[in-house]
Amino acid sequence: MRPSNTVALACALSVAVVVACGSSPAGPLAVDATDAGADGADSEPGRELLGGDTTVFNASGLAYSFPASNLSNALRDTFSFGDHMFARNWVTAPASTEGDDGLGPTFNATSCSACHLRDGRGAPPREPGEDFVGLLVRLSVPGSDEHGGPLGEPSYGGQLQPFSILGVPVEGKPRVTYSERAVTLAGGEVVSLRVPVYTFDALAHGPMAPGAMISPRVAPAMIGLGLLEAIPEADLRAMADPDDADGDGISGRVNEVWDARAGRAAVGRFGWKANVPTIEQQVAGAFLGDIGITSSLVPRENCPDVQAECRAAKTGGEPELSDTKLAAVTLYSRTLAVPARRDVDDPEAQEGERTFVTLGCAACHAPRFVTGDFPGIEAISRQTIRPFTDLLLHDMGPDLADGRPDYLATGTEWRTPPLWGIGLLERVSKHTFLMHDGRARNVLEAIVWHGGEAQRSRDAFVASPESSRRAVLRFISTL
Ligand code: HEC
Ligand code: HEC
Ligand SMILES: [Ca+2]
Ligand SMILES: [Ca+2]
Ligand SMILES: [Ca+2]
Repeated sequence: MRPSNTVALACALSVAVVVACGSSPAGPLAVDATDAGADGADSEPGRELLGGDTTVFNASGLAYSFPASNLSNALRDTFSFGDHMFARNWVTAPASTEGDDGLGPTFNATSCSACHLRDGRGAPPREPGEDFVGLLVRLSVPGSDEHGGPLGEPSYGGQLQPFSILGVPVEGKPRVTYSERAVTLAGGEVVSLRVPVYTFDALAHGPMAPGAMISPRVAPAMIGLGLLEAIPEADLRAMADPDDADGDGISGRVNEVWDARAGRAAVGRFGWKANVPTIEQQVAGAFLGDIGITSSLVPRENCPDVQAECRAAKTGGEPELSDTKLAAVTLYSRTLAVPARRDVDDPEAQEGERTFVTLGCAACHAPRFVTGDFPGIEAISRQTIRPFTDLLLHDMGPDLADGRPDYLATGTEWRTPPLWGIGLLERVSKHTFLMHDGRARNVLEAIVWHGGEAQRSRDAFVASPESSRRAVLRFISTL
């Protein structure tokens, strides 16, 4: 599946020949014919179907919110109920309506959709001093828990909750400020990168423990997640090259995390560090961590020992979320459709797709997988998908590092994010903030931020002529 990008990079690095390399039908590029045509562009019929048969043809502001096109009628009711639970606001216990309460005691938001608005992506605060909503801060101290996961900060736990119910103190308020750093691209175009600095105001339980580590992360888009869960584990392991045996400078690694439902270690797929194995666990974790709603999978309220008011607060039931609701939101999160590509025949987009391959982008942003059988959801089973991710961890260099390990992920590693749907982000989420903490204001800045294993690829992009760079951006805008 993996394009041989030793050759690709050698080709791309001599800027003048990028296009010649990419467009030569019998050129030196050894690109697997199942991923892409001999010239590096995907010419397979159906290449606009990024999510296989789940794909929806819609490019509106609601493009991320449709059920998989092929979802059975039997599951559509559950999807709708899950949709409702995803959007509803939780309230403080006790409330008059049973089953709708249990918010907090501390929380980041009162609904899933507050962060994943229109099933889209969260944004960092627009103004200094504004509250964090779609951006949350994970916390830990050195060491690991009994399953190899991060060890929560003793007074604040694994995540900072900047909101709370009446009578319970908020944990604190995260703040971010940015400084600008200019980078000049070939031909003179200047890109300014925003370098973030994070601080905390009003920490209610004293300073964090010595050595405390933070990881700010924005809410990703919700599309195609079940398809990513249905990629056979063996295919992800086959993409991994932990010791860089093929010498291309890229050494994707699988994260191994704890599967709470199965009670065993499993491949991590979700979250910015592939720190969660299944959508169900991510959903249950979000209910508790982000909203304060307990479930059978995560039954204890999120109140570290020192937080007395939090521990004394009323709960909305034990657990607060029924298994039926957990299952519905899980099904919903697994079956949101991926929107179709647009303008696949546009010549500039096709040139950009070839350049994306020759620059080595596709080595991590893997263009194609076939999903396996997913028990209970036929719609996402055996689908040919084009997610543009390998779901693997890559060292992205010191500038992007959060310095906070997460299971096997080191402080410099991040999971390759999927690029499907990215061209519709602005329409859906009304912003174009990218990367794990939303520091990049657009796709161009996101590319220039790449370092570590992606340094060669990023440098080749920066050294490419403006027309080639524009073609890559055009290609990405069709996804
Ligand atoms: C405070 C903002 C916030 C709220 C509220 C929130 N999320 Fe998220 N969501 C995030 C962030 C941040 C991540 C990435 C987490 C990480 O990297 O560890 C995420 C990741 C996810 C993912 C995995 C996506 C991926 O590509 O890996 C799913 C599924 C998800 N959330 C579902 C939900 C559900 C369901 C709810 C409501 C119960 C919810 N979220 C509430 C911020 C939020
Ligand atoms: C070594 C693997 C690797 C290579 C090579 C690579 N990327 Fe990435 N890419 C990543 C990772 C990991 C991230 C997320 C980093 C973060 O959030 O800090 C990312 C993020 C992105 C994003 C932002 C996505 C989002 O959801 O925020 C875009 C756009 C992108 N890459 C495009 C490219 C292009 C274009 C190239 C080639 C010039 C490229 N990448 C090469 C691994 C890679
Ligand atoms: Ca609660
Ligand atoms: Ca906390
Ligand atoms: Ca390699």
